[in-house]
Amino acid sequence: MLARKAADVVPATQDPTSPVNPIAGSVRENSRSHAARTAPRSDVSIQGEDAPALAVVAGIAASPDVATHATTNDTNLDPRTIRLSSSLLIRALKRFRLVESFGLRCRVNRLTAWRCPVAEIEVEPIAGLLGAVVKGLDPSRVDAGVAASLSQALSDHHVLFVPGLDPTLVGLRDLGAALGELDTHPFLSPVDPAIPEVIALDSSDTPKADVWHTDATFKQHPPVAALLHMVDCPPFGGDTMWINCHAVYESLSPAMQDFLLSLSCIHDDGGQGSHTAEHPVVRRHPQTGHAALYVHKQFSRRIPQLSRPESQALLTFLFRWQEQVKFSCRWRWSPGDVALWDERVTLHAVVDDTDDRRVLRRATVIGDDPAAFAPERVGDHYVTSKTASSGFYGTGRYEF
Ligand SMILES: O=C(O)CCC(=O)C(=O)O
Ligand SMILES: [Fe+2]
Repeated sequence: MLARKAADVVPATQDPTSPVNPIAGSVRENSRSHAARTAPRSDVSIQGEDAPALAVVAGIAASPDVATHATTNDTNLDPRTIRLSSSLLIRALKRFRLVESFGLRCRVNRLTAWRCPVAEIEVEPIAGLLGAVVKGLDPSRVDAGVAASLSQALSDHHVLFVPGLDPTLVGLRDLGAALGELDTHPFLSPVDPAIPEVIALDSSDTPKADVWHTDATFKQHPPVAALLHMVDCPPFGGDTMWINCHAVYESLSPAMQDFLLSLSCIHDDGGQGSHTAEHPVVRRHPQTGHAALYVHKQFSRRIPQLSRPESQALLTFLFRWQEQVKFSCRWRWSPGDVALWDERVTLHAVVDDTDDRRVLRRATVIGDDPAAFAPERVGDHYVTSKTASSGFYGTGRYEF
């Protein structure tokens, strides 16, 4: 089973010769002390043959030509060096996953690591396989260092809880934006139309999300991460639970793990709209490279490499297997709490044990195409004549 590392400390400074990693934050585990330090702000530079492309990806320049041209104005610099102010670095960091997935070759100078603000957050696990409480987070100071620290903590723990943070709408939006570009929701309304990224979830008019799921997998680009801010909740009941889908996959036999690599699954939104998407059954986390089972009861419908009864039997097994309590953590909410989680490698569900009102705000980080753990292994769809008489489900006809 894939257990979390007990203590992961991201150094505040990076080896200047290391590959691209401008991470400036630091994460302290299980420690009582915390501090936020601010080093002097400064320009930073990114060097390398793909630096102009990085500037484009980071939204700093419109095209590689423009970026290259911009840098050549400074005669002291290598023509392929881009100088960024600290605020531009923050934008670059937000897109950093994109940069990695493009496979760009460039190096962010050491200067970047120690001249941008450094934030130290404290992280305390709350369960064996996922979930940690974050302390020392100041919502008004979510800079590049904090964003990097949170990303690291999210990679390690998959779901983070910040008790009593109680951010404003803008604060929640900015905390979410530190993790990536924010989306709007296909069905749910924003709290304030001026801030469309933050939607309202009120149990008085929103169905309870009490089926294990991860959000919007019926979309081609399902969310990467989500944030919830509890505004009002009963004193007990209505907890939310999360499941570690890495651990679920790792718990299966090697033969089953191997078989699942060859499968995809069709997801749909159950008739709310016409959304449908096909994703790998086992996806690779783009940062950690670990495998996670990527099906769930709410939107995963059909495995097209199998006949319908085979698909139904396998999905039924996987849904039951993944919903075991041992893979989960549980959060008992108080007003003001914030939870943020990696949607790619977790499931979540509300415990439906109260009818008391729960009022939440939510922000969602846009996703990309879920990558298969072993793309070369995913098989073709199984095509066969539509129907066959069978005793498989008793008498009558069943579509094979
Ligand atoms: O209400 C909750 O605790 C969770 C709701 C949910 O499923 C979501 O925000 O994606
Ligand atoms: Fe959800």
